[in-house]
Amino acid sequence: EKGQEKWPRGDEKVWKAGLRGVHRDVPAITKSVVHHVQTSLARQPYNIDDFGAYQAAALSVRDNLIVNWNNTQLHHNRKGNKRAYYLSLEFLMGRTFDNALLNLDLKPQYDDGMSLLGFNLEDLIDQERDAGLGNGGLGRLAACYLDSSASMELPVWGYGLRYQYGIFQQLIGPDGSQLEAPDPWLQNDNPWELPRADVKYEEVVAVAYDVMIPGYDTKNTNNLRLWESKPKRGFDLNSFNAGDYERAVEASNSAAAITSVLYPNDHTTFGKELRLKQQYFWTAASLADIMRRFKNMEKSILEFPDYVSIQLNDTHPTLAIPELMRILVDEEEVPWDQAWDIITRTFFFTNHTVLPEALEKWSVPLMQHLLPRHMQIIFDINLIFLQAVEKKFPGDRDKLARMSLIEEGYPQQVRMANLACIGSHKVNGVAELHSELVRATIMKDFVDFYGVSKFFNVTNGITPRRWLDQCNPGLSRLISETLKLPKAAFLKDLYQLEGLLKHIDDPKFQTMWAAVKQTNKERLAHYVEVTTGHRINTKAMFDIQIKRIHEYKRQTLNIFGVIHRYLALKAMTSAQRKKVNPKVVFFGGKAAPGYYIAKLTIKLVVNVARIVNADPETKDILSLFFLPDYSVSLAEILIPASDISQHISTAGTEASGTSNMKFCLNGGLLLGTVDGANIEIAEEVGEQNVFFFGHLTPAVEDLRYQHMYHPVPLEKKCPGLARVVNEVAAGRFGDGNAYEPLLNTVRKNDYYLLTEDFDSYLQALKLVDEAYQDRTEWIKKSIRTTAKMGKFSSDRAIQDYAQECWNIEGSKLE
Ligand code: B1N
Repeated sequence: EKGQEKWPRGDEKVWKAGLRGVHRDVPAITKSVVHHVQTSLARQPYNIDDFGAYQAAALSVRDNLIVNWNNTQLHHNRKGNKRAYYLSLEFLMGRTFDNALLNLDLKPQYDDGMSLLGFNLEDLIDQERDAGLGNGGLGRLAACYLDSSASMELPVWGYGLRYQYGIFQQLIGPDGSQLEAPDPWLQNDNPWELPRADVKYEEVVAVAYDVMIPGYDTKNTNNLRLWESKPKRGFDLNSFNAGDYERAVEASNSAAAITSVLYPNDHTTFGKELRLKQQYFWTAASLADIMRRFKNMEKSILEFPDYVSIQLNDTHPTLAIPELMRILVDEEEVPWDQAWDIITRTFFFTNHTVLPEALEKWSVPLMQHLLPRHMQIIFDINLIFLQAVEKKFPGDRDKLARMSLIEEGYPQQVRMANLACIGSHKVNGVAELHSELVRATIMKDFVDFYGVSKFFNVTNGITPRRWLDQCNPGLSRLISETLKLPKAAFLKDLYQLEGLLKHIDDPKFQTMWAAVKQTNKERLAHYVEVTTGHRINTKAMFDIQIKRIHEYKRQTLNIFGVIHRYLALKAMTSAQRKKVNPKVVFFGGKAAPGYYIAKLTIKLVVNVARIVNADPETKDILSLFFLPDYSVSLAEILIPASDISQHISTAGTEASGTSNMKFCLNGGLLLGTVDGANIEIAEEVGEQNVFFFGHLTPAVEDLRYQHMYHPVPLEKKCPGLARVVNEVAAGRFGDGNAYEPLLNTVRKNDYYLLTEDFDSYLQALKLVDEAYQDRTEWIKKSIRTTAKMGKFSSDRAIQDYAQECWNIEGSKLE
C-alpha cells in the first residue's frame, strides 16, 4: 500500500497501455458484460438466465469499482493524511448492485446495455441477496456512515467481521410463530468483495476481505475490511434443521469458527465465550492492520493520534483499548503513562442505548482465561483511574464502586461502557434526548469527574442516496424537476429540499406528489400479492411499523390498537361501517431467537391478521399483514409506500431511531412518542405535522414506581385495553392460553407503560384518521415533512464526527 512513485519494472508505456479506466459508454459496458459471461463465468451466451446476467453485470460494475478503489487508496497513501477507522461488529449493507450503479452514475448505461443483451435491469437487481451483517439500526447506521464518508471523500475505513451467516432468515410457521433458518449469503460468489490472501495475521488466522464503498458523484471509493477466521468446520446445520437456532450457534464454539455467525440479539448480552472471541479476534486483527499502515508512514509512535482516530460503535470493540495498550507497552516499549495518553487521544465512543440489559459486561474469570494479559492491563488501568477518582472525590466509596471498571459479585464483571468511556477522548449519544440521558444516567459519575465537555451529541442520520434516490426514484425525479436542480444537488446537500416549500400550495405539484405515493403503494401491494396471495386496497391508508420486535418498541401497543379498532368496527352497523376510511396495517421485524415475549408478539400479530383479513364484515376497511423476513431490501419497498408510520417506544427508551427519518424523507407522516429522534423531527417539521402521544420521559420513572408499589388492576387502570386483553385471553385469535405470558406483561407490572399510554395512543390514531380525510391538507403535511429532512442526512452526521472527533478533511480524487 505504500505510495509507489516509480514503475517497479518493465516498460512504463506498455503498462499504461494496459490500464483501463471506468467504462462509461454502452458499447464498452456490453463488451465487458459479455467478456465476463464468457471467461469469468465460463458460460455460453445462449444459456444465461437472470442470475447469470446479474453476475456478469455485477462483475463488470466491480471492475469499475476496483479502478476507483485502487486509485483512492493510492491517493490517500500518497497524501499521508490522517485517517479515521469505524469499528463496528455490524454492517447492515443490504444490496450493492443498484447502489453502485447510482453512485457511479452508470444506471442508465447499464439499463440500456442489459436491455440490448435481452435483460431487464430491475429483474437483475432483484437477483442479489442482501448482505445482512447486522441486526437493526446500529448496523444500518454503520452502512449509511460508510456511504457518507465515501461520498464526502473522507479517508475513513470500516472494520468488521465477515460472518458466513448473516442475520437469520425469518419464516412464519403454521401456528403463526417465528422460525429461523440460516442465511448462507455467501453461497454464490460475492462479487462485491476482494479476498486479500496477502493480508493475514497468523496468530489469529484472520484473512481480510475488502468491500469497495463507492462514493456518490465522486471517484472516491473507500474500503470496508471484513475479517474472516478460516473455519475448520461450518456451523451445525443439524441443529438448525431441528429448529434450534441457539444450539446451532453454540455448536460453532470452536476457535476456527469465530466468524461463522452474527449474534442475532440486539439490546441483550449473554456473555457467550464465542462472542468474546469474535470481539477479540476482530479488534486485534484491525489494530494490527492499522498499526502496520501507520508504521509505513515512518513516524514516531508518539504521533499515532495525529494520524489515526478510531470510532467505537457501541462497546462491542472496547477490547481495542487494552489491545492497543498491550501493543504500545509490551511491543513498542512506550512508558505506561505515555501509552495511556495515546489511547485517550485515539479513541472515540458512541453509546447507542441506555437500556440496562444492553450494557455489556464480561465475566472476569472468562477474560482471565481467554485474555490474561488484557485482563491484567484492565486491572492496572482501573487501579490508576480509581486513584484519580479518589483524589478528586475523597472518601466517596459508593462513587468508586460505581465508576470502577470491575463490578463486584460472583463472578466479578468487567464493565465495558466504563472502559470505553475512560479510554476515549469523547463520548456521544445518538440524538439530543438520548445524549442528555447518557449524561444524566449511565455516565453521570463520569460527567462529574471529567466535566461535561467530554460528552456530546451527534444525532444519527441516513444516506439520501439509498433512502431517497434508490428506493424512491419517482420521488427523486419529481423533486429534481420541481427544484429545477440535478439530483446530485439535493442528494449531496439535503437542505436543498426546503426549496419544495415554495410549491406546497401548487395543486399540480400536490397531484404529482400524491401520484408518486400511489405508485409506491401499488408497488408494495404487488409485492404482498406475489408473496402472500392477498390483494390490497391501495386507496386505503397504509400504516407501517417495521423494526426489531422488542418490548420497549411496543409492537404490542400497535396490535392491541388494531384489535381495539376491529372490535369497534364489529360493533357498528353496516351503514356506519360504510363511512369508515379503509386502512391497511403492516408489521415487519425479527425477534431474537431466544426472546420469548417478542416471539409471542409475532404470533399474536399473525393470528389476529388471519381472523381480521378473513372477516367479511370488516375486511374491506381493515386489513393487517405481518411481512416475514424484514430486511434492508424489504424496507426499500415498504418505506416509500407509507402514509403513516409508527415509532411508539416508551419515552426515554429508543435512543434515536433511524427509520423514522427514512419514512419522513419519503413523505410519510409520523405517529410516535416524544422519544429519540422523533423529537428532533418534530422540531424540524413542526409539531402540527406529527402525531405525538403518550407520557414524557421525566414521568416514566415515577409511573414505573407506582406500578411496582401501588398496582391498580387493568380493568380499572385502562378499561379499553382490558377489553382487548380479555378478547385475546378468551381465544378470539386462537388459543388464548398461549398468549398468557404476553398479556401478563400489561396485567402485571407493565414496565413499558402500555396502560398509561393506551388511551392517548387511541386518541392519536383518531387524529390520524381525521387528518387523512382532508387529503389536500395531508399532502401538504407530507411535502413539508420531506422538505424539512435536511438535518437527517448522514452526511451531516459524518461531518459532525469528522470535525468534533476525528479532525480529518475530505480530499478530492481527480
Ligand atoms: O442503535 C440505533 C438507534 O437508532 C436505535 O435507537 C438503537 O436502539 C440502536 C447490542 C444494539 N442500540 N443498541 C443496539 C445492537 C446490537 C447489540 O448487540 C445493542 N442497537 C441500538 C443507531 O444509533
